[in-house]
Amino acid sequence: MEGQVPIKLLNTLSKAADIVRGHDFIQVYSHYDADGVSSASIIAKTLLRAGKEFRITLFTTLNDRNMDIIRNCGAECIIITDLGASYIDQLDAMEQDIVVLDHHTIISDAKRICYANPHLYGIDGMVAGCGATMSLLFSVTMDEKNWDLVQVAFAGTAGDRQHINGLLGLNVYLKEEGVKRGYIEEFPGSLIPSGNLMTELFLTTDPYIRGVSGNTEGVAQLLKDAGITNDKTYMDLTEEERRRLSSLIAVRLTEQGMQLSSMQEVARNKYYLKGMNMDAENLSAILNGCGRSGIGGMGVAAGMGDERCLVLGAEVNRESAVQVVENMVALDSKGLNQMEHIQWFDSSDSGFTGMLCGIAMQCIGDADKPTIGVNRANDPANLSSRGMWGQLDKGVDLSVAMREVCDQFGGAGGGHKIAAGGSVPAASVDDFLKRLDEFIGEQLASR
Ligand SMILES: [Mn+2]
Repeated sequence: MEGQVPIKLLNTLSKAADIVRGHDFIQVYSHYDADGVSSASIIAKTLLRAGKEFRITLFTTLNDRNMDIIRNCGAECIIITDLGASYIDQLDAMEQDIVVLDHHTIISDAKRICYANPHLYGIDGMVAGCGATMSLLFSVTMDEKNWDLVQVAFAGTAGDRQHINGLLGLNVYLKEEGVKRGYIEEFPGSLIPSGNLMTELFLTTDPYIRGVSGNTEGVAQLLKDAGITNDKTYMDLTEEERRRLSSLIAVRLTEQGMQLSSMQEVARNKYYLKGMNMDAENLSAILNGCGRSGIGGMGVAAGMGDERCLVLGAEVNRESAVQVVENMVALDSKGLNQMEHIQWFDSSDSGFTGMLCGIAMQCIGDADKPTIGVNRANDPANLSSRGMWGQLDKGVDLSVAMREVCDQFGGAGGGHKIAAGGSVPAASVDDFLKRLDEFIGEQLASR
């Protein structure tokens, strides 16, 4: 790893490895999303191979309540992955041996505990190294035989969308080693989904193709137009068939208003996990589905390579994919409600507001207006917002907008410039939307 990984990180990792080797039992905490579950799986496999006993707990977020759980867990050695950056000072003040492998925005460095985070070495943890990247680097520091787990690390990278516009930083190093050691194969991306075309085109929401996604007859017609029989998988297609099918899809996407930049993101490179018969995004979806369905343990087992959990996890994921595409078809037929500077939809009858919001923004929305998803199933109502890079260039900052406007209605909001969430009392949603519309207008005008 010398020369490829910052010296300071190498030192932290080898100190962390020494500390973990000195314990028989380790308590592991991680995040419940794809990156967090990947990280937990990598650490679990590493500890298992090192003959350690361990227990894993997944958190939806790290907050004061969960910090109390960590403080009182009774273990002498604790590993925290894909979480921890925001509580590093409190963790540093604890008495246990603690290893934190995170990539979120740093507040400060640790003085006593072992803290690895790309931001500490001038590497952007938002795009160039995720929780699973740091976990894998720790794992191979424990034992170089653990390089096979680079496959699981790539599910984490895909989960945090760090591969969308090409790999960067530490992820490039992982890919090079993964390819060299025969665990990963890089493929150019495509607008065509991988796997059986009848099934996958029906389920696709990345991209959502109007009249094809969620529409069996539409899928059959598209394949017929491309001169492809119904039984084919992506891998079966000739170069000529691939070109025909992807041009037809591109025409559809253009007609429904999708931007070229969004299509390029869809056609990102894929990372095939050799011997697993899937790519990194497929594994990521399985782990994410388990984590978010409250069966994170099954997700961790799947990440550790348990065949049965992989199959069950894929089923769970498929069920939610069917629901998402059905919800998306319903939303598309209703259309987005247009205001002057924003567009919005109500998805109170669906648990996928955030996902629908992202798909709608990229695939069917007006590319100039941020998209807001409203879920009034509970009080306070849940809100999601998604923008486009082009909107950010014009002055839109959803992190600020959601924080300030939610706050005006007695709610709370925040996140990233391009994607933020929040909540406000259900009764004030209509006024909230009006105020948010004005607020985005003010952001655009101040540029
Ligand atoms: Mn992460």
